[in-house]
Amino acid sequence: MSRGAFITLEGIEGAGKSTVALWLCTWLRSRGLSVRQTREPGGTELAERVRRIVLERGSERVSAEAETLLMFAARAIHLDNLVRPALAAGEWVVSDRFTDATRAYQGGGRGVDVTWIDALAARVHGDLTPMCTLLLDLPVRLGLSRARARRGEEDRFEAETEAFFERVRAEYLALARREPQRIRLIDASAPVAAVQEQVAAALHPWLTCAGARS
Ligand code: Z5A
Repeated sequence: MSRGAFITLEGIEGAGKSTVALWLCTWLRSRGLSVRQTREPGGTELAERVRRIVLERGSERVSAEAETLLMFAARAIHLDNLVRPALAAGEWVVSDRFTDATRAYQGGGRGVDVTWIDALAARVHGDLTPMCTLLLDLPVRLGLSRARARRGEEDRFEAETEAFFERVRAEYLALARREPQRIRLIDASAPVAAVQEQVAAALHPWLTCAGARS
């Protein structure tokens, strides 16, 4: 049995994370790996309920701090009930978003103190960092136009301004500069096949280590 590995996908809205996640899981399975596809906020029945709370546009105010705590509450549930057990069983876990999203959206986008976010991260998953994070980067206008072409009713994030998503993107890029070994930048403005090629190349060293089929 291969050792488990934790891969996360990040990016602004419409970057193509869901599209990549689906392809990536199939591609990894075709290499003989056991793979779990999941997402944040959510991933388990209870964490998906927290997701609905945090995304819905209700009449009550949800402060940036409350939003941050809800993200970490969902994350703690997700980690205990899905991510850690799957990794312990030797599975590869592919998560559509993780704590970098909190740094980018709540930190960069909403101005929440990043040292507080880091303290919450240390408390909730100090011992667990993704092996590799694929940051799907593209201009905000392109991401929003892709997302808007496909969208139903807007959630609390989808209703945000272009300036908000520019701050989120800038924070993601700053994170990638800080941790270039873990966070691999993918040009998500490219066609789907070219994005898949970049993802495969970024993961190649880890697949070789895991002894996966080529
Ligand atoms: N959030 C947060 O604030 N803090 C946190 O800690 C966490 C999350 C964990 C829900 O996340 C919200 O939660 C999110 C941040 C916040 N809000 N926003 N924005 P989500 O990941 O579930 O929601 P999302 O970012 O809105 O996902 P999305 O819109 O589904 O985006 P995507 O997964 O990156 O895109 P996609 O569905 O794969 O692609 C979008 C469209 O583009 C679709 O029609 C595709 O067919 C098309 N596409 C995809 N790739 C391509 C390429 N390469 N070329 C052309 N067209 C493409």
